[in-house]
Amino acid sequence: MALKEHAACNSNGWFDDSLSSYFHNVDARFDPPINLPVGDGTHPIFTLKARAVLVDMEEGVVNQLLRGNLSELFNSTQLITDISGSGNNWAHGHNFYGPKYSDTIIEKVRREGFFLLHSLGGGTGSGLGSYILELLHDAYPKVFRFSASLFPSTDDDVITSPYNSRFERNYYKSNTLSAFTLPHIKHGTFYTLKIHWNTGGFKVGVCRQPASGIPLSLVCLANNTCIRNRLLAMKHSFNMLFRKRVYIHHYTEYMDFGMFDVCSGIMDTLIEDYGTFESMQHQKVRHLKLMCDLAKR
Ligand SMILES: Nc1nc2c(ncn2[C@@H]2O[C@H](COP(=O)(O)OP(=O)(O)OP(=O)(O)O)[C@@H](O)[C@H]2O)c(=O)[nH]1
Ligand SMILES: [Mg+2]
Repeated sequence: MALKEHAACNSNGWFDDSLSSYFHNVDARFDPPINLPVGDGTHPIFTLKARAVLVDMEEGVVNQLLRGNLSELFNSTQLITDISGSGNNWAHGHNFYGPKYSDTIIEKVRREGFFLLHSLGGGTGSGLGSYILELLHDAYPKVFRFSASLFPSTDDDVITSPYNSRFERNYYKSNTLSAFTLPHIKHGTFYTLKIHWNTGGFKVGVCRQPASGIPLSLVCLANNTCIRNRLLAMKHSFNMLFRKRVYIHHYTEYMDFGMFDVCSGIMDTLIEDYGTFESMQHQKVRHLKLMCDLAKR
């Protein structure tokens, strides 16, 4: 998608600053390939390599990607895989694969920026994903870490997704500086969260070039409390499973049972915080309405 958008604006095929945010331009005749500098933005694109590290504990998924149209954008040094996946279990991803791959992950991301794209419903995206956020937080405390997290939908196909997403949210709160939360794509909504609350957090941008495949070019970033409803729904599905102790034994294989209670408490506090902000906003609106009524008289 980024390549399509770039090609729409840059028909000369030059390697410029904007493309260099997401790709290296390399001379692949050398082994290892030599990185070509951006220069004045009018040098041709030779061979593009994505500035990305692909992490999946199920190697089949990554292998499928390498057999597809985008395979040339990645090479074997950018992949971190295991064999069987995390079995839709946050604790397996976080407490088993996290320590196992921490050195490899830190070594590979050292040369890249930090934008984590992951799902919350399964075991690797949520468990190993939150472990990676912790690693980056410890290793590069001053560097911004962005994460785009895919929330499970209400009719999700992963039975343990309420556990996984809840454990992950617990970690994201302290380890991400800024987060974009993407509910399951079919709902088509986009939430943004900022860690420090900022009542003036509202920004609209009109882009000349719409995103590939989308006819519109307006981007709106708004600080709001809508996420609270989603968190309440998550809490409800978590409680439904937890009340009956469903699948708990898979988790306690890798973590203490006490984590369930700790995470419940943290999530409740987050929901309360958003509730407080929401009522502050309502009070403000009521106050403004009253002022308008008085002015009319
Ligand atoms: N919108 C959308 N959601 C997806 C897609 N693939 C997986 N999901 C959602 O992601 C969650 C499952 O996470 P996965 O990413 O498959 O799991 P994982 O992180 O690989 O973890 P393990 O397979 O347990 O190792 C569920 O909530 C799915 O609905 C996709 O292509 N699009
Ligand atoms: Mg998987």
